[in-house]
Amino acid sequence: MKKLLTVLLLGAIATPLALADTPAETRTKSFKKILLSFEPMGMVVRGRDPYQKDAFIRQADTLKQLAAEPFNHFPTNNISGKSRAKPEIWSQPAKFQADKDAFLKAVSELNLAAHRGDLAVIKKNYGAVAQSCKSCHDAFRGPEK
Ligand code: ASC
Repeated sequence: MKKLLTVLLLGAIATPLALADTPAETRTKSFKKILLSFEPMGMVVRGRDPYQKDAFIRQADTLKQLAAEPFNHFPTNNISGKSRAKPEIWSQPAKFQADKDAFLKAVSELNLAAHRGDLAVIKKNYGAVAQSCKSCHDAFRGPEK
């Protein structure tokens, strides 16, 4: 009986640990969540979907709300798990921080443009966000594994 209780107790402790996401999985999900607002905005910017000011503002607000979150999941010197994160993230922390700041600034500027409702400015600022994604990926994201 005691043994059974021990087994049950260990199972109760171990199961949530086994189901929990690794930091790599958490941040991948977090970056993918960002795309759920960024991609629909891209469709508008590329003229594939109509520009509707209120809907676009909601996307830009969601993007701004979520943009910083993935960066909470790059624990120091933890490159375990399935991840494209390059070791340079940890060996060049100042550059990584600068790229993160550039992304967050571009996201804020896109948000301001969305609220102003000038599509020409929106297009320019959307391009700046995409460029900030790309420059960080170029420096800090490795190939698909
Ligand atoms: C996206 C996406 C990226 C960036 C980058 C921009 O929509 O998933 O990683 O834009 O491709 O160049």
